[in-house]
Amino acid sequence: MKNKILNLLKESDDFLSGEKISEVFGVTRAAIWKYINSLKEDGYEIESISRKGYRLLSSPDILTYEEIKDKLKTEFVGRKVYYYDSIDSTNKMAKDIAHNEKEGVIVVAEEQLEGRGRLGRHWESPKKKGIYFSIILKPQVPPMKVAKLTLLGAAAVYQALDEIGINSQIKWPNDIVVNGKKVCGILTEMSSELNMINHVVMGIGVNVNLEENDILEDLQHKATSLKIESKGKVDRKKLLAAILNKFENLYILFKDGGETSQAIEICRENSAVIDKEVQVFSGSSKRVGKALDINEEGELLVEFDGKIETVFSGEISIRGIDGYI
Ligand code: BT5
Repeated sequence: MKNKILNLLKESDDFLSGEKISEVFGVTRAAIWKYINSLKEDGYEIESISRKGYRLLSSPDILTYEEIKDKLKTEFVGRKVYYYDSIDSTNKMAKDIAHNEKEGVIVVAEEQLEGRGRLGRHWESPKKKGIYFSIILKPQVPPMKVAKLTLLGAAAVYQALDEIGINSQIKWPNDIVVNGKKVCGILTEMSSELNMINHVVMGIGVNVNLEENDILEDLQHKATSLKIESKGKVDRKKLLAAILNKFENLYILFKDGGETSQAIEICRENSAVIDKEVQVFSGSSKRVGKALDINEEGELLVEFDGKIETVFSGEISIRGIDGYI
C-alpha cells in the first residue's frame, strides 16, 4: 500500500487530497496519514496542506526498486529487489536466498558492515556513498564457464559508466579503474555440482560519491570514486539501473550457452593491463611478464620470458610494475 501511494504521488503534479487517495485504495484517511508519515521517515519530502492534501516534493537518494524502476529496461534483472539500509554483505544474503529465488533477483544495500572482496578480503562500503549489490543467476552452462561472468559484469559496468560520460578501464579480471585507480570490484561466487550450476551470485561494489576522506588512508594510492574523478556528484539510481540494463543485455547472450564474445571484446578494447608489464601473484609466488591479450575463454595471456602462458582468474592478482596498474 505504501508503494502504491508513493506511485500515485509520483504520477501527480498537483496536490492529492487524503479523500481522493482513500477513495482510490479503499482505505481510511487515518491509514493514508500513517503511510505518508512512513514515507517521510524513508526520506520522501511530502508537503501536506489542510484541505489541499499531499504533494511529493522530492525523493531520497536511496536504491529501492521504487526509485530505480522507471530507469530499468530489463526483463528480469533487478525486477525483484531485496533492499537493506544496512547489511553484513549483499553477496552473503544473496547466497542465503538464492535457492528459493529466480535468477535476476538482486540484493541491494546502502552500506555493508562486512563487505567482501576475493580471497576473504574486505570491501569498504560506506553508507549511501557507493552502490553495493548482488545478482542471483542460474545460467545453463558448465561450471567452468562461470569465471567469464565476472567479465560480463565488468563490461556492463564499463558500458554504464560510458553512458553517464565517465571513461573507465577494465583491469582483468574484476576491477574497473578510472584514471588508474580502482572504482569498482566484482566478486563472483558459485554453488555447483560437478557438471551443473545451482546458482551464481555476482556482487558489484562501485565507489560512487565517496569523498577523499571516505577512502581509508592505506587504500588511497589505489582507490578512488566517480565523484572524485569526475568532479561532481553522480546519480546512484541512474547508474545502478544502467548497470542492470547493460548486464542483462550481455547475460541474455550468455545464459544458455556461455556466449561472451561481445563482453570479452569490451574487456579487451578497454583493458588497463593489455600491453603492460604486470606482476602476477599466485599464492606466495610472484612473476613478472607482459599482458598480451584476453582469449575467447576470458583468460589473460601473459608472456613470461618469451613464453606465452594462460592466466586464469581466481587465485591470481595482477599489479602493474610501478603501481596499482
Ligand atoms: C573485489 O575484490 O574487488 C571484489 C569486491 C566486491 C564487492 C561487492 S559489494 C557488493 C557485494 N557484496 C559483497 O560482500 N561484496 C560484493 P578484490 O579484487 O579482492 O579486492 C579487494 C581489495 O580492494 C581489498 O583488499 C582492498 O585492498 C581494496 N578495497 C577494499 N575496499 C575498496 C573500495 N571500496 N574501493 C577500492 N578498493 C577497495
